[in-house]
Amino acid sequence: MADLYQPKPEHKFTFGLWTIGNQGRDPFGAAVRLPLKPTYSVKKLSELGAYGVNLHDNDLIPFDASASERDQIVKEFKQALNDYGMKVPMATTNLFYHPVFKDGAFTSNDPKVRAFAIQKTMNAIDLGAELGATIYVFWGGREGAEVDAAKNGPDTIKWNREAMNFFTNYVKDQGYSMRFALEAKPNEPRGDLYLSTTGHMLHFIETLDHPEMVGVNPEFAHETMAGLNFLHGVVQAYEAGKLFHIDLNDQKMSRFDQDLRFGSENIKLAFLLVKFLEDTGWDGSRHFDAHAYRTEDEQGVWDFAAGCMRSYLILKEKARRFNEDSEIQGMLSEIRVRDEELEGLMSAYSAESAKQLRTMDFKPDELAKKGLQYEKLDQLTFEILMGVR
Ligand code: GCO
Ligand code: MN
Ligand code: MN
Repeated sequence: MADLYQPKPEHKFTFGLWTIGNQGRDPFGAAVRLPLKPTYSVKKLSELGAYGVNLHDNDLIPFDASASERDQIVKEFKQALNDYGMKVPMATTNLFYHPVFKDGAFTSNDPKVRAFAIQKTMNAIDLGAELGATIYVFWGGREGAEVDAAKNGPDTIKWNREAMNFFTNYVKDQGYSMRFALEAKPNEPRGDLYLSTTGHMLHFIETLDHPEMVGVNPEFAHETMAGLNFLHGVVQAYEAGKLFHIDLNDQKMSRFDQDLRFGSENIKLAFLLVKFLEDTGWDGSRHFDAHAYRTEDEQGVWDFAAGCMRSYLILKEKARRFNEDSEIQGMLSEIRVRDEELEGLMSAYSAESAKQLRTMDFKPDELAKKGLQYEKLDQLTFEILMGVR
């Protein structure tokens, strides 16, 4: 029997160069792993069955590289992509590492810093386009504050909006086929980050010049850090036609950004997420924004990468079992009650529907007596996940 859990390019698994390239630095300790050459990461990930790699400008091109160095690096990288049949579906800008961004990029109080951030991002968008990326992510790592008194709050929103408008117009002008995905995070590295959840982003997008070009990139860890249910954020983005990209990883609630291997912590939620993505047929990359534990050597990094993809495929197979389980499906059709007449009345207001609803007797005490069988449903879900069904 073919291995159901063997990743293949058709599964569209991607990793950031920064994820497998993470050297295990943390605020308390130095790097524990050597840097990986991007061309080597492309080779290794293709051998593991990934579809592509995503990158920040500076994951590939050093901050201070000359134009000719840049061109040489890009040439070699494109050759590796070609040799190993790997894609770059998404690109982004590093607007957080260099000290110039210590108080933000698009929301720095200094117009020169903001202008530099725009210049850097235009160059990075060009790089993304050259590598074939059709999704461009914006994660405002330094767009936030420790001292709220320092900035006029509405300005930070206005500057962010102006930057997004600048870039959508830039992309149109260049004729690139590229859409933007905004990634929210509640805190870290700043004490508080602006536009801190996917919900904040969804509203912000509607205030832009070209909202149709802009969606979200929700991350499992970030919504969890904010104490939120990641699935709910993803569902809302999807329903609004705004799920342009997704950052898969895992996270314990109320901790620092752990970037754990997908599926390693919140198994049930990861299952429901995979089930949602697969049931809806969402066609974006299954992108992992996570990294190996600091305890690992290079082999541990590849174990981590293989583990993310394999766990996704295991959960996908569990979703198939869930969908084909006649007891579960029977329960669901009872639980998800349908009533065409009532649903028709509620679906659109009219004076007539208001009048009809007012006259109906719903017998709330009777309705309230019904048990909903959620204990059993949840137990059966657990049993699917544990492999006993
Ligand atoms: C983080 C973020 C980043 C972004 C990346 C791409 O917490 O560090 O998740 O990994 O996803 O910068 O935009
Ligand atoms: Mn993150
Ligand atoms: Mn991320």
